[in-house]
Amino acid sequence: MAMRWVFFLLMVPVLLASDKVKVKNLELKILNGPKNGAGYVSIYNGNTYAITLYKVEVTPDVFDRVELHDHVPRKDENGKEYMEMIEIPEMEIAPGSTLFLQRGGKHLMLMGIKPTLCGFKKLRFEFLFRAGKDSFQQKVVIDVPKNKRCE
Ligand SMILES: [Cu+2]
Repeated sequence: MAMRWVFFLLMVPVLLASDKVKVKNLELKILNGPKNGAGYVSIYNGNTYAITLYKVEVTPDVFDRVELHDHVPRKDENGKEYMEMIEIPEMEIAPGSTLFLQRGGKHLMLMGIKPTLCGFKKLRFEFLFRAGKDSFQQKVVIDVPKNKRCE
């Protein structure tokens, strides 16, 4: 009995971290022509501590890789402001807040769309998070969006 309780207590932090994270409204932008696509999603962190999204994996393997991207303001030599898209290693989500991945802001970049994409109806996205020393993941299954490149 005592051992059981030890096991239970050890498991709790990981389960809670995952249970209180909601990955919602995943939307893929895949156009006919561009090599890369984009992914938009909202991630709510209901935990009392920050979590970090550090990787996204897609099965089946229809993209070369998925990168985490952000837009940052830059100035050109004439002082004119513009936004540049950059890869970032991770995205932190503060406790009790929602991170919105959206057009013009942070987003998922679907690098190198493979022709095999058109052979699948559904994709499984795995969002990998860290919370302190724990890590956990959330799965989202989404339909391959209708797009001209698959016609
Ligand atoms: Cu991008």
